Amino acid sequence: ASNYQFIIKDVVGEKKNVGMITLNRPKALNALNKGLMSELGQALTEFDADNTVGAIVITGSEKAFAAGADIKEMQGNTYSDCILGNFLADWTKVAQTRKPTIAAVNGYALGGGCELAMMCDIIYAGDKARMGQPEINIGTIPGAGGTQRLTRAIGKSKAMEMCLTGNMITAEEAEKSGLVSKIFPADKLVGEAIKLAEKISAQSPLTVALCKESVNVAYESTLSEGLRFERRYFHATFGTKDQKEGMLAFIEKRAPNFTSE
Ligand code: CO8
Repeated sequence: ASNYQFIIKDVVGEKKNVGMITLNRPKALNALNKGLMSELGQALTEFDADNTVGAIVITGSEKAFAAGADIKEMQGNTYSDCILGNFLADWTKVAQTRKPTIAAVNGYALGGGCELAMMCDIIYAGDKARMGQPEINIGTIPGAGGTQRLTRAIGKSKAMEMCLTGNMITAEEAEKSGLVSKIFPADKLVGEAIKLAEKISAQSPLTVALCKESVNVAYESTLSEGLRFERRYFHATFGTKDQKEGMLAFIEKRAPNFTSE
């Protein structure tokens, strides 16, 4: 029900409060071309603005989440094209999405595909998932967080090994190293990701926004800056009705009724 060519955008969940984006270039294993990334950015912007949506799931197919940036499209790029065209700039939108994003990764998540998953807030993987940064094999390096977010997620030694060899890791290895939070049978994965998104959507959107922003500060600042930021946001929740209601509901042994005020 939309004019998207490379993705499918939908609203799912029992209460229709989960935004769902399915990458849909099956013949190219969801290689991330300009058109796809611009549609993805557009869909995320729409979900961010949609009050009925509390969290967003991004997935691909069972064979591939995404096999990377589109090699055929970028092969001829010159240095000048990359600089003057600000190549990959529109990718930033994914990490800047304000609502929680969950990547449900089945099959290959390679290069830009792995980077796209890492731009999401939470990664769930199917048991056959393979993640990697194979750019080194084609004469380039990761360009959308593969040397940065991966290193922060799994540490220097493992990230170095993956980026310098292009070797893929399995879902089990990804879970053990903290890159993904849970693994499910491939056919159960998307359902489980939607359940997680529904659980987040049931929380106060106001408090969720403060919480997501605070966790992200841990990624981008020193510990003392991050702790200060967190403390101030924590204090700020006491200015909300949702804090009063949440704690009162606890005391009265009932479910809270959040209003984002
Ligand atoms: N770009 C363009 N087309 C692709 C890509 C890709 N990344 N990956 C697969 N395809 C295409 C193939 O060319 C093939 O098309 P055709 O049928 O027309 O020949 C089709 O998808 C099916 O692929 P295969 O036949 O290769 O399928 P296999 O099951 O044999 O292999 C693999 C699957 C192992 C995933 C293999 O396709 C592969 O190695 N793909 C490339 C993986 C890769 O190197 N990714 C990194 C790309 S570089 C990158 O992401 C840089 C990131 C920079 C920042 C973000 C950029 C936007």
